[in-house]
Amino acid sequence: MYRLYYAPGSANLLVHLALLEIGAPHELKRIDIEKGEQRSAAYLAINPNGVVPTLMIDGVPHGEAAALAMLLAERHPEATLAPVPGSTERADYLQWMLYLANTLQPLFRQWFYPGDHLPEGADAIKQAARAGIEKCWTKIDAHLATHGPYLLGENFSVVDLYALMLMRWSRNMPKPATAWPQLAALATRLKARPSWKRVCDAEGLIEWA
Ligand SMILES: N[C@@H](CCC(=O)N[C@@H](CS)C(=O)NCC(=O)O)C(=O)O
Repeated sequence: MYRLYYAPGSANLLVHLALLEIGAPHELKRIDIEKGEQRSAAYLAINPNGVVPTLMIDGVPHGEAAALAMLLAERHPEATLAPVPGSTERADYLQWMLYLANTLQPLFRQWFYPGDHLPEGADAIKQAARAGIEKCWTKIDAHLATHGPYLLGENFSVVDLYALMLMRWSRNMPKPATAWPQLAALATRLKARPSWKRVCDAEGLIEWA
């Protein structure tokens, strides 16, 4: 049994979508990050970084959204959320997961929490993060134009769920991901999947255009 500690729309979204795509039974436990519940002693005991998500697997806590998504894909190969080890698509899968985790997601952390890095330089950090995020969208959009319709080509995968979460995070930015045509098409395609409506209902998320 899985238990996902989440805050609506946060980095848990990727893990939650993966659980729904897999059809894995799971419980949800909401963490109020506005109230700082992620820094409570009880939560730090299961996630020493004080962030969501945490996924409890058979009573053992695990963290890091991208790692959790990859772990779920590995634990449930029947859901075909990732190319199998040894396949030709596997290298692309690893490359894109790590690109999103190492390059794009940290820029969002800088955009949303600029004061964490350098309180007196928050504006400059936000502008640099914005430029970096837009550069990533341009790169991914160009990749989709030649290698789409999904990040890994013909086959939907957990990489697309990751991109969907990050695209949603950009919705209130000066230039959201959906300003790029291939990304907009990908978002529309992914939001048509039943997992999207279910995740929005479960986390109480407002749709975005
Ligand atoms: N690298 C972590 C980052 C998680 C993260 O930044 N979560 C944010 C919400 S999206 C959070 O918990 N923020 C509350 C805080 O930092 O106090 C992951 O991918 O799991």
